[in-house]
Amino acid sequence: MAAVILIGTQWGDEGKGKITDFLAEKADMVVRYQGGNNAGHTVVINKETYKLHLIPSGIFYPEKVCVIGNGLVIDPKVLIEELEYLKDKGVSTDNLRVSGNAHVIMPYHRILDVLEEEYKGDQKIGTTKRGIGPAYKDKASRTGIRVLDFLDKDELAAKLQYNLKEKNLLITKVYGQEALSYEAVLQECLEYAERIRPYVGDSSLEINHFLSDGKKVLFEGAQGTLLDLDHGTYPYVTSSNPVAGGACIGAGVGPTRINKVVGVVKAYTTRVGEGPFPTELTCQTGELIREKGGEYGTTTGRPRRCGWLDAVITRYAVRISGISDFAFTKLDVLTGMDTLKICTAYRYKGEVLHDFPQSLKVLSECEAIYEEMPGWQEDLTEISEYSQLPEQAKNYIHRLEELTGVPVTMLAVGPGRNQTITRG
Ligand code: 2SA
Ligand code: GDP
Ligand code: MG
Repeated sequence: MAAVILIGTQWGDEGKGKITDFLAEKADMVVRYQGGNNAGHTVVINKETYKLHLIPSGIFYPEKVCVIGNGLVIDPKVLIEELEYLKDKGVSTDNLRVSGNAHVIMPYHRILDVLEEEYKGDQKIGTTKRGIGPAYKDKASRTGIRVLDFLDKDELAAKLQYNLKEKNLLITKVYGQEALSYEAVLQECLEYAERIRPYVGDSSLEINHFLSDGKKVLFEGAQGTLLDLDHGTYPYVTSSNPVAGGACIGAGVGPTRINKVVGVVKAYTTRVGEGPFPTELTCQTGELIREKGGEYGTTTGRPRRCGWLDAVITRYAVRISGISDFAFTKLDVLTGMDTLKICTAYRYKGEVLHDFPQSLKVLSECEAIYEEMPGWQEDLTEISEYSQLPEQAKNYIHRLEELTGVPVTMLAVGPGRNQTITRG
């Protein structure tokens, strides 16, 4: 399999970091293609937990090339901190590449993310406040600063001057806050530029060379299908395209090079931030899942909203991204529940909907239609073979396959690298 895209099928935090780390063993290169340090990908190796925000989850294999693609927005301060964090843990970052065409999150983007959310009041998105939306906004407005500009002192100075004039007007006149100093921001950026310069290059060229040489490339999505700017629960979405199509744009590869799309599905559903969530459990069961599953934001520490598995959503993810395989994660978290529920369709004003509705208004009025299944009591965390799983767990997996038409070829029964079962 030369080129595999791995995506989140729900609202993010499905365990993409863990599955990427697992699949990376057989890859030559791992590429992030969208988002920024709003992502929080957790990898557990030999009981040590690593949290990554920008650098691909393949970085723990020193010989693999890891790429931060053109589709990302990069906060240089965070990138430098992440490089130092990995260095402190003895992880080499020599094989990291950063696309010169990626956009830079500037200090004013972070400030505006906070101010815009406050201004929106009860219309707020619940962003991670990392400056993601404002940076992508500038990219679309064609005023953004790209990594290559950032490394060129004259280019940076000119672009910063233009941008800061506009942003300071917003910050002072609209939001009544103190203006940023041009000199201070420029100085900070120039220092950061020298730190990231050694990693910067034409990543699209390198990825395509890898593919032409028959090497294996894994594209690691961040966030999830329902947070996609085009296909998610707009406006309660992120500002990039986490779906499989986003990989081609955000890495600079053609769709004909892609062989396989793996969708990561968590055994239940979670969401961080605002917006409708048909299978949300606001009762004790939701709290139980949150505590057992450790469902707190990897970047912000925010408690995640928890709910039952929703097959309408996963079917939708299959449609949008052409998913060929599922990696089904966190099955172990459901141990001990007498009954599990899977949402098979939605009820909207007496009508049964099998397809995910286009309208957010409709979605927010949808009621989940559930099928109940018996749970299991056995601990799954030590299981290494599919055949050893309790029958009820197998039935749960099988039902997801039936409801979506996609085979589960990987299963996760714990956060550790070894707690992964392959099948078929
Ligand atoms: P943003 O900051 O503009 O991308 O926020 C827009 C929406 O996207 C959601 N979002 C996320 N949802 C789940 N997980 C994410 N990553 C972190 C994690 C989140 C955290 O791994 O836990 O620590 O809170 C992530 N990133 C963005 C966000 O909640 C908004 O709904
Ligand atoms: P990502 O954003 O999709 O990479 O997911 P996160 O890292 O934000 O959240 C997933 C969390 O679940 C992390 O703490 C992982 O270590 C953990 N995790 C992943 N797979 C499993 C699993 O199968 N079982 C358990 N118990 N935890 C898991
Ligand atoms: Mg996450």
